[in-house]
Amino acid sequence: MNELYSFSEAVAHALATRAPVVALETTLVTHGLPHPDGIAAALALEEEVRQSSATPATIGVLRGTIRIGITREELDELATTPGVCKTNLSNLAAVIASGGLGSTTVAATMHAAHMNGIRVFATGGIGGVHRGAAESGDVSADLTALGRVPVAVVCAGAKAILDLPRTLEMLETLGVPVLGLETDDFPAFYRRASGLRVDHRVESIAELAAAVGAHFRLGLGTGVLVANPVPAAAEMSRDLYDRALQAAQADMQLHGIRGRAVTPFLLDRLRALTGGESVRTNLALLRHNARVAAQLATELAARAAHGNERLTP
Ligand code: PSU
Ligand code: MN
Repeated sequence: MNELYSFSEAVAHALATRAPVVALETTLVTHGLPHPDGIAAALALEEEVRQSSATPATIGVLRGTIRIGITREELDELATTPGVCKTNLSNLAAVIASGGLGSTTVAATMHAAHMNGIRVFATGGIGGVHRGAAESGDVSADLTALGRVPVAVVCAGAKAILDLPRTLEMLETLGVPVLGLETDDFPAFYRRASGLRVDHRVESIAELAAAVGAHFRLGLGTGVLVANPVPAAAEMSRDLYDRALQAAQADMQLHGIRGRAVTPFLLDRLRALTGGESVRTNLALLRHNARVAAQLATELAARAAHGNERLTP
């Protein structure tokens, strides 16, 4: 039987020396972006993390093992093999047992990161409560994981394909603080603001690290959401955003898309409807999140090393 986890040399070394590490997911590669944009995004995120003096740990399932720090070859394999399974908390075990290939969602990546001592994770946008969830019951396992796994997730909010007010309500119910980095407004992924408020605004990485550190020391056992709006230069125009969102939603109903296929379908429709602008915005916000996550991981590691901040109760 395989070991459940295996590590790249760089990640193993960083973890052993308590150097800052940032977890990265792979569902955005296999299901979130069209090929080869997914590969380009994954490499760009790793580069951003390295440039901010932290170690990237891109996570995926290969041959029955959760790889923490996949190689370039493994990234290509995940991105180019048809039918790679999108894994969340409910199907992760089955994909491992089958020995096949799996990309990890926010939920699965958070779990793998936490089990291996990684505190900070960068992604684009989290899953949440879908519109029409009252009928479909479709609520992302990302929320389950945030309510159960003490990892800080840096994101540009949740995609507006979701029901954002209900997503925020659920985060509050689960005990997940939503910290806005230089914003009072919960970001809407392609747009900087949703009109909904975050729990608490922080002005700097130092303030962010203090709040995240305090949350972990409380021992609540839940995650933290760091809301980092897309840079203004890459924000999608309001008009395009509204039109594309409506049309994508209508297409989804027309095609009767359900379950795990919903998020990838909507992302692909948005790409087509915006002439690729959604992908450009997605790449810009991903890079920004990777940078902030690396800075946060660095600050948390420095605080722990100086003994003035434990990360556990
Ligand atoms: N948001 C994006 N791109 C993505 C995803 C979210 O902008 O690719 C992926 C993430 O991996 C997230 C998952 O965890 O979609 C959520 O899927 P679902 O709604 O089926 O839980
Ligand atoms: Mn779902």
